[in-house]
Amino acid sequence: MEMRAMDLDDPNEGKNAMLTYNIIKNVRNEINLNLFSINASTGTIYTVLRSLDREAEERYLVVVEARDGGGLAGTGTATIMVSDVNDHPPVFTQRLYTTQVTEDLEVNSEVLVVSATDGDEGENAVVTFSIVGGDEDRKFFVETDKVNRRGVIKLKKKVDFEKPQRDVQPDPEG
Ligand SMILES: [Ca+2]
Ligand SMILES: [Ca+2]
Ligand SMILES: [Ca+2]
Repeated sequence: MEMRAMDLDDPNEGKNAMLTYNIIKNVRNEINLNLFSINASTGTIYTVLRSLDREAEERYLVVVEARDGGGLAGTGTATIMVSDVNDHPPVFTQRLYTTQVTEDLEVNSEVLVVSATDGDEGENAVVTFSIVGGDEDRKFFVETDKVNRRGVIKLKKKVDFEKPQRDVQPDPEG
């Protein structure tokens, strides 16, 4: 993030055109350290701490002063937007979901809806659901509802009460 100020004096004409930058209103963190610093001669603003957290604060305002060699100064406000990185995995809203279906349930019927949250934004918060285990007979499939971050589990094959799907059990042939 850089700020530039213009001095209309001829830049080659001595000290009146030499600008010095200074932050006059900084942002402090919870232990009272300044978050930003500025290069006095170039006006480039740097983050002092290693990283900013968009989930905590996504926008900062910093007031900068530019002063010429003759002592005249002007101020400007720099808006610093923190862009998102994907540092939050999706989290299911429940650890365990339970449902019951009757064996006459038609194929393609909805069995169960699961949902998740994601602390990021944009693409980094798009959640896709898939079945990764426990369905050896492939009786189910899941459709992702991206708008609501929901996974809709549906029936792919008829279930038979007299021949229930094995739960996740050791494969007898394995
Ligand atoms: Ca973060
Ligand atoms: Ca994420
Ligand atoms: Ca993030």
